Amino acid sequence: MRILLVKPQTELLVARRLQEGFLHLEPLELEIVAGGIPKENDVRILDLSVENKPLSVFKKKIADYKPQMIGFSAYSNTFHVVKQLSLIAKECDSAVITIAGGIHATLQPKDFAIKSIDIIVRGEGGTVISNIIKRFHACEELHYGSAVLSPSDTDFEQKAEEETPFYPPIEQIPMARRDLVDRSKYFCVWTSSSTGRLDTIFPRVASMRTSQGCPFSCSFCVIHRVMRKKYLRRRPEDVIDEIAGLKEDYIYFVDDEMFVDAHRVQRIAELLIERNIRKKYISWARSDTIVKHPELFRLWKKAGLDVVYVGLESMNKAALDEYNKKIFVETNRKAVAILKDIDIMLHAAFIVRPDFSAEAFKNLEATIAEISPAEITFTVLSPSPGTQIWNDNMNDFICDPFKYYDCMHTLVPTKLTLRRFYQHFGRLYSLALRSNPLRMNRTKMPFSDLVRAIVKGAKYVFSLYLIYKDYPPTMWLKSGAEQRKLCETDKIKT
Ligand code: B12
Ligand code: SF4
Repeated sequence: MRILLVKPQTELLVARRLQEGFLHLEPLELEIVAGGIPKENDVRILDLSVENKPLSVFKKKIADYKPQMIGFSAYSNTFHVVKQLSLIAKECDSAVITIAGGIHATLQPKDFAIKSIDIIVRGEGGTVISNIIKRFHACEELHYGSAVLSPSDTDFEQKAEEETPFYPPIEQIPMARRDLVDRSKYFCVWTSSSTGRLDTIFPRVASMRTSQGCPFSCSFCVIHRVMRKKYLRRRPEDVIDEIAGLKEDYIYFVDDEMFVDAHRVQRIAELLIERNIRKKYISWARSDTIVKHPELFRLWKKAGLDVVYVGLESMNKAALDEYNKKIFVETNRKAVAILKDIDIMLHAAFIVRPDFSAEAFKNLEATIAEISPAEITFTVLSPSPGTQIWNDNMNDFICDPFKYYDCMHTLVPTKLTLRRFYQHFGRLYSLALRSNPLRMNRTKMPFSDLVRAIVKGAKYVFSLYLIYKDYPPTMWLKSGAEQRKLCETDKIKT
């Protein structure tokens, strides 16, 4: 059987500029699904997010490869692209079987209840896909169990509402088929150097997952909804074997919260050191974990951990409480100090709220000065389906809450006019870029990388200042409820 797995393209300019300039990771989700496909089948991965003309590339691939089954993955910001692609696929060949999987299918399967999607997979796909294919060969119904749904099912609505997504024991998840993608396309900007010199700041990067899920319940995050609070951890030995087998020397851990189980991650670091595996790593971690286990991070520094992404979110107690972070402002400050002391580069992620006043933006500017040098990024608080803030805001959207869900476009009214909001937002990024570690630490790097970083950085910041132009012009100089009055989202299906 010929199977094509497709990662949809992101359509918003800001998201594309992020991918072109700073960070573009491989489609690990599809590589894992491909890993579960029995060997006698032929499988290809088409990552449309690396293509300049994704639609024509997609059509050509269908014409040349003639897939019998197409599996799409989607986050909430790309599910409408998957709808469009599945329609094209069916127009090219009405017999092709189309499958939708990934975060959005898991969260909101009903959104894929359209004629051009045959099956919806909720939860882990690498284990499920082999069953689907076996059933295909045995001419059995392809949708089965609680997590593989078909919109044509009579009880689809009820199943989509009631059934829980499927997660097998983590050791059953197949190994990623990394050979199916052009690995030269994936990179991540690297800003940490203990010698003051970097051969490149855009190294090729591999993604890896050592655990899945998170026991916390931050109000803006979908993970506890997607995984139903499960936290699945891989054995340290399995993690080490996978790392040792990776061609790339730079690794981005895509775990939701890798460091939750300190004992497990300590063992991973020890094994990396014992086996003399010399690679560089980026990971996410909560500030309270860093404060609780500074020695663990010291050990990881020895093992190669260069950068830690920390969702500091805010330096304001009320906001942290509202996000249900279960973290104090002081804990955030301590975590920043610990990482500095250990010489691990901090990547701090902050949330900008749509109700920010000019003063709130100024406070965040002061925070940039306080914590730099560090990589610092900002996202606009955006309701995602499956979260409490979605329920709280679902009658207030000022634009399509899926198409614009990139955590850069505000989905709900801003207190300032849209134009002023994005002037402030763009300025935050300008300041953050100026205080970036490469500049502040005067890191030596190839001249071509320096030029590339400046050009891409400028283009990115420029596109942020101009985000307000993606809304109707009548809205640009309006604030609050007036934006809501002008929008045409009442008909949006939520
Ligand atoms: C790494 C990461 C990124 C990377 C990019 C990753 C990439 N390759 O594109 C970066 C840092 C750039 C990023 C950016 C963003 N991200 Co992000 N990111 C993640 C993170 C932490 C891990 C993703 C990952 O690689 N997972 C590992 C893979 C293997 O797991 P998986 O995707 O779940 O796939 C499994 C199943 O879903 C299923 N499956 C998936 N696809 C398919 C397809 C088929 C056919 C089948 C059968 C099954 C199947 O099987 C897979 C294998 O087990 C997730 C959290 C998470 N747990 O997903 C957030 C997450 C996906 N990101 C999120 C968001 C909001 C964003 C941003 C929009 C905003 C932001 N945070 O900056 C941007 C947008 C970027 C863009 N280009 O669109 C949200 C999405 C929420 C939603 N409703 O869609 C998440 C869930 C975080 C969260 N806590 O809420 N992100
Ligand atoms: S700690 Fe991170 S992954 Fe866990 S719920 Fe909060 S934001 Fe989501």
